Amino acid sequence: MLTIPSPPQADMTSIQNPYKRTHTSLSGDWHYIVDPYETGFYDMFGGENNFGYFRNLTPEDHWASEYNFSASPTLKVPGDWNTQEDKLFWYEGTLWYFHELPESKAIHNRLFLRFGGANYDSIVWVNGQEVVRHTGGFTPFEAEVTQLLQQGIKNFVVVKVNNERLRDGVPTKNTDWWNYGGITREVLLVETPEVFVRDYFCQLDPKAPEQIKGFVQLDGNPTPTEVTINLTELDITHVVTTDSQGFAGFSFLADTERWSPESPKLYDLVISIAGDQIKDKIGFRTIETRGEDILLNGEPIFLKGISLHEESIGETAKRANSESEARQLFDEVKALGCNYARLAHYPHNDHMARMADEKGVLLWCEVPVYWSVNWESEEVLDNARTQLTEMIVRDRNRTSIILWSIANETPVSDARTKFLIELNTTAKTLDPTRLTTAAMFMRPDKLEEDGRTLRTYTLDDPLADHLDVLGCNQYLGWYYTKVSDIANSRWVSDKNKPLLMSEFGAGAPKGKRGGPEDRWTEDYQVSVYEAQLSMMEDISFIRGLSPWILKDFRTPKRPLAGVQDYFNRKGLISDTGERKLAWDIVHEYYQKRS
Ligand code: GCB
Repeated sequence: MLTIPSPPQADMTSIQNPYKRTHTSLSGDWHYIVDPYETGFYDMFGGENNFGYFRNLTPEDHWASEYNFSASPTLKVPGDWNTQEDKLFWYEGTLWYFHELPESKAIHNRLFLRFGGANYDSIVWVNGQEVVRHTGGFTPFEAEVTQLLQQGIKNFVVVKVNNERLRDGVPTKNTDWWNYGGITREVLLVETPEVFVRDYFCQLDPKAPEQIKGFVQLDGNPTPTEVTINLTELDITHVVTTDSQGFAGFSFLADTERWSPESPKLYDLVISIAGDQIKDKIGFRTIETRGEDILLNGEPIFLKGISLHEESIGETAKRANSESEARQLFDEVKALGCNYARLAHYPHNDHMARMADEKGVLLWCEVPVYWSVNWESEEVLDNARTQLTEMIVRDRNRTSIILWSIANETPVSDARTKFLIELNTTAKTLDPTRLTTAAMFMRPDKLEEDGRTLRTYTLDDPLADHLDVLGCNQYLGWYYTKVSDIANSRWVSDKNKPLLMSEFGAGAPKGKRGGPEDRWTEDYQVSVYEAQLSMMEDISFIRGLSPWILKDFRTPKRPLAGVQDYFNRKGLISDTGERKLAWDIVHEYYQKRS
């Protein structure tokens, strides 16, 4: 098979806050070629195809070339390919994209091609030269293209994206969401000066919250450089000097008004060096646990939440990627009365956490270590660790995020627990200002007491000892027990840690009515919610919930004709945004719950 010598890998610390830099969006129509046999990459014997699509040839350029991008159809970028073209609805495989790039204009500036996300494996060529490879469908990657873009020629980018599900992928083959393929997030051409602020981290010091603590990392100049950190509203101008690696840590006293869901106060932050400046809006808050409590700014908080997939609300359910789609989703979250949301099951797009910062919604963010990945494989661990790193590096300045989740519903084994402890350590090392969690299972037992059968649920996953907050997904009344059994539940934990009910729910297509015990009706969904919420009142260590799920979402796992039609119907609103009866149950509960 074709081997390409030491391919450039994506740098895990892609440019912080690229939207606030001078940039050109490459959103629009990109030509594409569907290539299930990877003809554009390999020749007939598995060697390199000399006329590979990455070279952007046409039959006019060479008689042996059998493709022509500019005569090929187009897809919108950003966008999943599945919902743009009927023929691609179920497609899993390779697809090639082609787009012309603007000429390089500023000779002294540097240019970076930045992909917000492409699912799942991507290789990028600029003017025929490979510039970056990236694995993982939900995190950003970039390549410097300063030297490649030329004046006076038609510069072009070709991207090969393959969304095949892989046993050794993260996620693995089996999930419960649509495997949207393609360049699903925005592509930017970001312009920076020669020396610039590549990364920064600025939050309250969790150990001394009267201080702001963080770091700045420069790119392009190893000599000591002065960096000014400015928070005008707080009257703060702090100057530090970078070391020989372009790095400078900082901490300074600051009397900040704390960010909270009720008052999502954001401050203008400006970081400058001679010749470069980056602006951000940052909030300050503390988050910690004390026994079974979660403390936000030192006060116990109950997380009134909802889970959501990154799918838009509208005529056609599709992968969401824009600011307006993020706003629409968070408008619903707020309307439900939430102060918290679980962004399942992978890192959502750049706009989501920014919107949550603005709207005052606390967030759980997670990586797609879902069900059963290959726990025994070092490569899989590396892949998961990289995706976690890319998510944390991209989002660790977002105040709304309080929880990094490292896994969802993973079956307990020594190999799995070892794997997840590694991820937990990575999260803690990269970001000591937040809590870690995972969605786990409880152990069910039966207990006879006073002549009745009680069902006890115990959280005894060995991973729990390593996490700050315990998440539990349970489908009492849907997959496991009857609705009437829910009232006979008793929850047990000796962990002395807060518990979040990270999932529960029931499926109901909008408009389908029946009795309270008729499955697949809105009435049954209401019964499950009522019984679940009443059960939760008796769990002394519960500190929040994120029912499954805000909106019906696409999934090939749910074929039941006339009911599911390839949608998971556990939404509180339909895929087109119509509220179901259970919406009111949750809304009312959140109004009452303090
Ligand atoms: C789960 C999974 C979630 C599924 C949900 C369901 O436990 O975490 O991804 O979609 O159950 O509907 O079964």
